[in-house]
Amino acid sequence: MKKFLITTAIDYPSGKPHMGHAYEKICTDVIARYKRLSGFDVHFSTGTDEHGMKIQRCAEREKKTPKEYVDGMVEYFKALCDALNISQDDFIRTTDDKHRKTAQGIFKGIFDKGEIYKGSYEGLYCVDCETYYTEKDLRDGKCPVHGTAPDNVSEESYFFQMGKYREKLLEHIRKHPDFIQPDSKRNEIVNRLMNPLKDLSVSRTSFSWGVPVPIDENHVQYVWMDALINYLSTVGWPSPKAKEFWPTAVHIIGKDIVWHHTVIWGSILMAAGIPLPKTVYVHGFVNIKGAKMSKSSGTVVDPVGLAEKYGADPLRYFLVSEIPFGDDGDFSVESLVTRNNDELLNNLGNLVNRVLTFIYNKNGGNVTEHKDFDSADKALIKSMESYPKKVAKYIDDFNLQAALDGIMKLSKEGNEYFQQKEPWKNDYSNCLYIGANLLRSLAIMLSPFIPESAEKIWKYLNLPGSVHKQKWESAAKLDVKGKHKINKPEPLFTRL
Ligand code: ME8
Repeated sequence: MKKFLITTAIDYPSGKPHMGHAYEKICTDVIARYKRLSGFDVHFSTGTDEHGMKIQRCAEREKKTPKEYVDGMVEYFKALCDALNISQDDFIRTTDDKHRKTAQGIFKGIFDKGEIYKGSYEGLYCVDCETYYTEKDLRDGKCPVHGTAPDNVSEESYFFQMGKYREKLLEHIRKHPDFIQPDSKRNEIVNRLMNPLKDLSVSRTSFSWGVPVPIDENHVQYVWMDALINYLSTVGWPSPKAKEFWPTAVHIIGKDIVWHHTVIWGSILMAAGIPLPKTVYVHGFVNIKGAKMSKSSGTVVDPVGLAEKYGADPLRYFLVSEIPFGDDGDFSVESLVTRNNDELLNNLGNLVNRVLTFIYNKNGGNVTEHKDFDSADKALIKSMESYPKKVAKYIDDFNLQAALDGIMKLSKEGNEYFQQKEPWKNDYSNCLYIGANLLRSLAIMLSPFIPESAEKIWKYLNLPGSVHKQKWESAAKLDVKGKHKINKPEPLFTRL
């Protein structure tokens, strides 16, 4: 079976999960679910990035050991996955034993190749980013991401000879246009790589909360030299299984950590003699009223609370349809409610309800047998047959918004067809037969986006098994036969 590895970033459990975390997990989940339906053996990982100075400080503030602190916090991130119906195959924590072994193995492998040397580090460090900056990177002397003054640090450190990979990275990017997407992000990295690349400090001595450096117990691995390796440990690197999955890897990450995932990660892998991931796909930020979410301005929205209040599917639907994948977008409860009412309820919910209720009430719950198709029947069948391929292409190109929009257009076509056929006045055989088949097709294509509602449609249709175990291409088929008995339908969505 063809393999497919897809990963989200691993989140800092230094606070509760926010909308950005939810957004990344939902979009990645859509792709993972779609790939499973398309016949791939999928490994989908998400998790938490639990080491480093930032976490150690959070634990100290709460008078806990770092491990007690992260053990408590990680539950919020697991609860987020549950609340949003994320279908991860692994929730990886950087405090897992299996991860520590892989992270140390990679460090040691690179050290043994002579790519790591001991030196001393002096410079500026933003603890919130866990990232070193030069004066030039700062904005008014402050971290460009957090707007806080970086720490001046000076300590003995191991260095990885990242500098020598500049040209190799540029060559890799040039030869593999799929490596960094979208194009704008690739161009940004290529531009930054026009400047000399410095070696990277990959160990710390000023705190102890980290993976011990395998060749020197006084040091812990730099948190990015630890966290990035989660993508290998999640598949059990260096096992044979991991080697099958690895070359297919797609990393879904936000726009603030592109450098880490392309330049730092790319050069570490090159030094270790491991192929680079196939794609790093960069999404934008979820903002609140055009501005960055922040605790101080009180604009941090709790995604678990939202999913509980409005339902996971309306939230998933809203985020994917509202924000072009790759760009920034805005979250607001008002827009979520509007999309739920206008699109899920009035378009999809209406179609499901009218087709199924008609079958249930007017035809004893049995799907009708079709007669000769007229031109309206033929037009809708043609759409049903062509949409799965079209939508698949959008998802393969990471255009999740266009994919979902396409499926909803097909639903709208279904409503127009029903309206035009007036089954309450005319012979309804073809209308109900095609209607039931259209719902089946929509359920399959919608299952990656709104998994709970898609499964409900499947159950109302009384089809065998689960919608999540179907084949994507079968959405193009008319598999519901005449006389098939459906279950009593219930409204799919509620007006918010
Ligand atoms: O960066 N909108 O963790 P993190 C959309 N531990 N995405 C957002 C966002 C927003 N407002 N804010 C953050 C880290 N993200 C590291 C990653 S991976 C080896 C280590 C995204 O908790 C962010 O871009 O700060 C990242 O992809 C993910 O959420 C985790 O962010």
